Amino acid sequence: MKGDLKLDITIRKLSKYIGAEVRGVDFSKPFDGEVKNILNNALTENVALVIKDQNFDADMFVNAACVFGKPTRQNFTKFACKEQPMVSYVSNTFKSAEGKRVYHSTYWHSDHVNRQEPPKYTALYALEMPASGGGDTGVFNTSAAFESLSAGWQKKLKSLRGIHGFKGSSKTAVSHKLGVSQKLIEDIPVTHDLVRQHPDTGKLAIYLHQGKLKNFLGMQGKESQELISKVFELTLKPEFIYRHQWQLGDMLIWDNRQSMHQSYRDYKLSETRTLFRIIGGSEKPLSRLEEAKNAMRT
Ligand SMILES: O=C(O)CCC(=O)C(=O)O
Ligand SMILES: [Fe+2]
Repeated sequence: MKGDLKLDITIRKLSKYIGAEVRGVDFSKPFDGEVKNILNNALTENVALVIKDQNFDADMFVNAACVFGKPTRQNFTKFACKEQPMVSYVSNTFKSAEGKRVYHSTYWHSDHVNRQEPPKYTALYALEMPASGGGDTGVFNTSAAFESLSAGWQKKLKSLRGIHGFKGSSKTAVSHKLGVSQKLIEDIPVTHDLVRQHPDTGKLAIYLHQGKLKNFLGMQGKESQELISKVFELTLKPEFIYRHQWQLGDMLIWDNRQSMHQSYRDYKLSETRTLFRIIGGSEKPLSRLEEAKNAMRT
């Protein structure tokens, strides 16, 4: 019934800078625009949401993710769910070129930054977690991180444009590990400002994919990676990070426009860790010009 769902929803902040737990959402019920607004506002405000007690198959997960924006196809077509191509698997059972299990995505990044219109959000749903524990996912508030920097650093970062491609200059990238024999949807280098403005809050955030960053415009790859390592050193503070310890039934969603995320090497590789993943809400980051216009309006 209309209205009921809204009353049932509870949102509890998990820390000052990042993370909120959401209970009482039943995505199988039809719900109105107000509920969509509540959930999207909660995502914008808290950067990452844990939506508890779900029981999804791939179609139901798509239905839930649609509340936050239209799902889009992901880079690795090979990992897409056969019955629902908008959903991909993230799993440590996917082997490297040498035929070994590997830890995936264990460095900070925002997803699909090598697209002109990268996804607003990424959503995960755990199917199987390592039997003896671990398998956490971290989300890092890069807007709070940017704000914590000195004026000098902020100015420097605002002057940089990152060139991202499928294969970056960092050796940690998943593309190196997997040997990339799989077909890709897109592999054309794309340039984005390193500091992007959030369209809803107007706040600035550090925006990049460490593994896909080739270099900053006018800099070599090595120099670019060194600079980014320094920025991480200055900004990766525990208070800006939400570390999610999975329980089955959790849907975790984060706002890629103001965060980076990673998975932790905190579990036994011999134990299976598999999740569903959806990315969606493609949008072109605001240009510096649009940002200046916004500033004049306020
Ligand atoms: O496995 C995880 O916890 C996160 C993986 C990841 O980077 C992603 O799904 O985009
Ligand atoms: Fe990712």
